[in-house]
Amino acid sequence: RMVEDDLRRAIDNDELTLHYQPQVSVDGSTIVGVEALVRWPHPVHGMIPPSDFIAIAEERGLIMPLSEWVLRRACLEAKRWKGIRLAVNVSPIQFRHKDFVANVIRIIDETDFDPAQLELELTEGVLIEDADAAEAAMMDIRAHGVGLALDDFGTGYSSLIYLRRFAFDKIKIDRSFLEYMEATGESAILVHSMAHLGRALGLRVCAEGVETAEQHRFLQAIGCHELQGFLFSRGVPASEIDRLLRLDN
Ligand code: G
Ligand code: G
Ligand code: MN
Ligand code: NA
Repeated sequence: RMVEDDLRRAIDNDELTLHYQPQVSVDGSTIVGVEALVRWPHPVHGMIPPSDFIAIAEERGLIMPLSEWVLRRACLEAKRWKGIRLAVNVSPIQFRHKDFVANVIRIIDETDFDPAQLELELTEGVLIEDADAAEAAMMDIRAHGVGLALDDFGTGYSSLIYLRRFAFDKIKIDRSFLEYMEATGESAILVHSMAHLGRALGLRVCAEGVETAEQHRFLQAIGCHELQGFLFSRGVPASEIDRLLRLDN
């Protein structure tokens, strides 16, 4: 109850903040996108990670206002990063809301954001419950020019069927596969297979959680298109992205 009131107040008073994690070209030379990651700098409890409050927002009916705050703020901040894609995470409960697509389009219009610059990251969770409704919402989103990425790829249990049925532009290979990749040959085989599968289906392939130069070399050799991970950058405030892009150019 108290957390709920706190969170509601934080959303209403703009007390949440967004960090942005760069997504780089596979040679590591160029920032091609950023993923928006919400943070809650709490006056008493310190920085609260999204894993601690997204679930609360979902349970207490706050996920729509929270998500709308995230998307609006992200569009407003990312507008100045011309030619850089903005990736925004979508929670399954948010995605299933009947007004989801209309809200996204309204916020894009209100912020004068280029829909082609926006990419929504969905997880398999959004597809499970009502596949027909999910398919319709995805077609609608794509008809407006917004891109769709399948986040945490490889961790669900029906990924391959989903790739055939649903209109994604990109898969993001989950970072759990990279974690022990050097230690066990099997993870490397799985990552290689996922990258090959994605490419063969005409999808962009992004690998997440890249932390070492060895991982980078491997992911480049197997034909990933984009990389994201602490090797390149953590999530950083918008002002830091400004700085990185100036250095880039
Ligand atoms: O940044 P961090 O590693 O703490 O993120 C943890 C999780 O929170 C990730 O799974 C990420 O997708 C999720 N997350 C971050 N920002 C948002 C957001 O704005 N909306 C939703 N639904 N999830 C988010
Ligand atoms: O579920 P999702 O893919 O949206 O989660 C994104 C989360 O992954 C972010 O919270 C981000 O902090 C985390 N992340 C990104 N790159 C790395 C990395 O290289 N190592 C680790 N451990 N976490 C990462
Ligand atoms: Mn994500
Ligand atoms: Na992920």
